[in-house]
Amino acid sequence: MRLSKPYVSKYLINLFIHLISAPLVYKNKERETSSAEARCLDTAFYEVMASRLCLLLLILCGLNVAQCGLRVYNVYARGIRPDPGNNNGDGYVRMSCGPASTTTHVVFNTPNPNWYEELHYYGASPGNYLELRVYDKDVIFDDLLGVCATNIQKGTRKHTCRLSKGGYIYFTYTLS
Ligand SMILES: [Ca+2]
Ligand SMILES: [Ca+2]
Repeated sequence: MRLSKPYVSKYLINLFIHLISAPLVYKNKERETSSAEARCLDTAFYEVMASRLCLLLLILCGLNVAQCGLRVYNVYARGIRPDPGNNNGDGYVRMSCGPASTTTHVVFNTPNPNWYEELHYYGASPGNYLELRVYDKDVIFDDLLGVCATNIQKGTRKHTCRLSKGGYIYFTYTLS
């Protein structure tokens, strides 16, 4: 089930208006009726509310399915060169896509770090810009070793980039 976001937003707004206005309609009718009729109206009111809440949940489920899920994983680098004459870097990666971002832990003293952290972004769309920035951790200023970026597409794809300071970064992403 796929629904366009403007359609879903408009439908949800209308649904909320109905949910809010329903009690007022029934309460106004209650004033004009006897207590027995009022009890019937109360029962009808709760039935209507329950059915509308079920419908609201179904719409929210549909909205969730309509969004794409991005997962970036299996991130590692080989042969990073953090400093002249020093091939053992202390690498970490900042991954970002739209408002989602995460920073991996630092893998100390190796030119071939592996990172287990993943980036997840449930509002992703094909064509979104995904960027991975590789750094070498230092005492004062960390070195930027290179940037790897791509416009994501549907499916699972492996990606490799040559880093500007030397070495390569590898990662896999899945956009569902
Ligand atoms: Ca450095
Ligand atoms: Ca370092």
